[in-house]
Amino acid sequence: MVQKLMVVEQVLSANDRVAENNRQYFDRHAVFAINILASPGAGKTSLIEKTVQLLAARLRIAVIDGDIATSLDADRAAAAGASAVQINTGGECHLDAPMIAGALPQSVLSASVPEGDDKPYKYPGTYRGVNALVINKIDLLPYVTFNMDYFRQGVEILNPGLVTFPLSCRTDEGLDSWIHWLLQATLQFQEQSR
Ligand SMILES: Nc1nc2c(ncn2[C@@H]2O[C@H](COP(=O)(O)OP(=O)(O)O)[C@@H](O)[C@H]2O)c(=O)[nH]1
Ligand SMILES: [Mg+2]
Repeated sequence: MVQKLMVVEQVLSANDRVAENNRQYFDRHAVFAINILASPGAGKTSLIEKTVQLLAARLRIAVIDGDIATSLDADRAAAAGASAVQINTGGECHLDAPMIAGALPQSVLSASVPEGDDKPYKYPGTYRGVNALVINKIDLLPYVTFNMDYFRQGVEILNPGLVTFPLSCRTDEGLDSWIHWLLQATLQFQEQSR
């Protein structure tokens, strides 16, 4: 039992060390890095595609895609105009991707309308820790039972004042606000890093 605890501690501190190295590397090169997390199918890759297409003329964008096996999503990001690399986690081992994720200062959660409006209440920890929230697939609001007020109330309790972007990667509605926020945050970060 004691031995098992020691092993866990060593793995975690190795993670922390690598994450700290990554953080320093990003800072040194004035790279504004964000972590986008969402459940499978919420639209992460669609959001990345749209973001890269709309910002590629203004920013140099790189995507690190953590996936279980394929490079399909990294290929989509590359086709949209980003430099993209794939980390295949091989199923069980989630070591490399979280080591990078842990080094990223901004965390963006993407929820989506078909997941349902109860998700902030069911997964409070996820909503507490993020710096921005995308609510994707708003084009589906007429077809899905999703009470936006109820959803937002849940978010507000967990993460007061969280900046939120309801949008659709299908119709492009709301994408302009997200792009504006991301561009401003990037420029502000780069200004501070000088
Ligand atoms: N109706 C609708 N479908 C979307 C939207 N964004 C993504 N999708 C679809 O949702 C599915 C999953 O998207 P994907 O970006 O691969 O999700 P990921 O697994 O989070 O990377 C795909 O079939 C997309 O075409 C949206 O805004 N509206
Ligand atoms: Mg994807």
